[in-house]
Amino acid sequence: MQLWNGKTLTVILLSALLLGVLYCYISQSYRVVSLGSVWEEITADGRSEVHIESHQFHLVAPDSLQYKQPSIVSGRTDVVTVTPWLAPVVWEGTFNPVLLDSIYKPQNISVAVTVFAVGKYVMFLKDFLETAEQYFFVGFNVHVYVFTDQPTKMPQVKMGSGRQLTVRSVPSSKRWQEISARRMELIQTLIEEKLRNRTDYIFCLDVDSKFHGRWGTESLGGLVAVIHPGYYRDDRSQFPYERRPQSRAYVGPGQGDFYYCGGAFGGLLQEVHQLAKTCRSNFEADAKEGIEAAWQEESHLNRYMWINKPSKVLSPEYLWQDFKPRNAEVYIVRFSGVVKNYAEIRPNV
Ligand code: 5GW
Ligand code: MN
Repeated sequence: MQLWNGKTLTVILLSALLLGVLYCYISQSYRVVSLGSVWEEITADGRSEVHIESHQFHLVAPDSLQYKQPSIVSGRTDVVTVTPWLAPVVWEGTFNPVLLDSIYKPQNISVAVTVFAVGKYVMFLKDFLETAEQYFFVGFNVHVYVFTDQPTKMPQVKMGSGRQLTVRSVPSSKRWQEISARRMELIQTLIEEKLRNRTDYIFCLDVDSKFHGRWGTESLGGLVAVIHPGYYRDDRSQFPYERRPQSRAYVGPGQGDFYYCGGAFGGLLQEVHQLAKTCRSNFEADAKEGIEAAWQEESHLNRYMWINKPSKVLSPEYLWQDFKPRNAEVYIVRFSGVVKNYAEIRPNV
């Protein structure tokens, strides 16, 4: 007896094909939804139009603004301003801050910042918060989330209009590796519990640092990474990536683009959520097997950014180190790590 006649087979094959097409269609529309909101409008003549509202793709400038004519034949020649995957690399002189602000201002964007201050690191909060008031997204909606084990030691900082500060308690920790490990988890849950549908962009920053110059709308993007100031002139074989293949942070010889900072990253909420979730789960899976990556979450972040290319790359202007003399191509230091007395601030391991 023949179990599958020609007709049945055709019906099964066609159904499978239909399901496949349907699946592709649905997953495609979910991708679009995750980048902004989508709505359908029926026009006067009965046609259906789909509108995608996204902060990323539609940049509207006011027609009243006067600004310097852009050029594609003159500009900075001492640095590279675009990656091989065509993401901008932000250096002073490559953008017009007034133009950018006037594009993003009418969008009424909101920017969240996370910063961790556990143990002795609470001493860095005052300068961090005060300088953020002077330089970080001035004139925009900014909400700073401080995670600390000593909420009573919070400095009094006067926040400007449209700017907010929220303190979240976290348990203290004796092992610094634990503080480091939990950052991604706390970022992930903050996004899930508090920020979803309320915030557009998020930046996650080290507290042992200060702002010295503008950090604003030029830094906005889907996934945003900052180039580490210590390695950007070096060959990638010198980068301190995790080099053991057993680790989920592994980046092999001849692999990797840049060495990025663990002390500053950000972007659209959903992009940073994906990053935090992935780095956390890789970190925890490694830990279960007794592996700790060379530079903890910085190593996992570097692996993530190699696979998931950042759509905007910030030059080392966006995270310098105070002990490093300024290199010639760095016209302005915007954010910089302070010099720490390690013996004084770090818990005993
Ligand atoms: C303590 C000892 C070793 C490493 C990290 C810590 C530590 C980090 C801590 O005790 N408390 C704390 O809040 N942190 C948070 O992790 C701070 O936000 C800090 O900026 C961030 C990264 O640690 P850093 O700044 O010491 O790492 P590097 O690579 O910038 O020196
Ligand atoms: Mn730091």
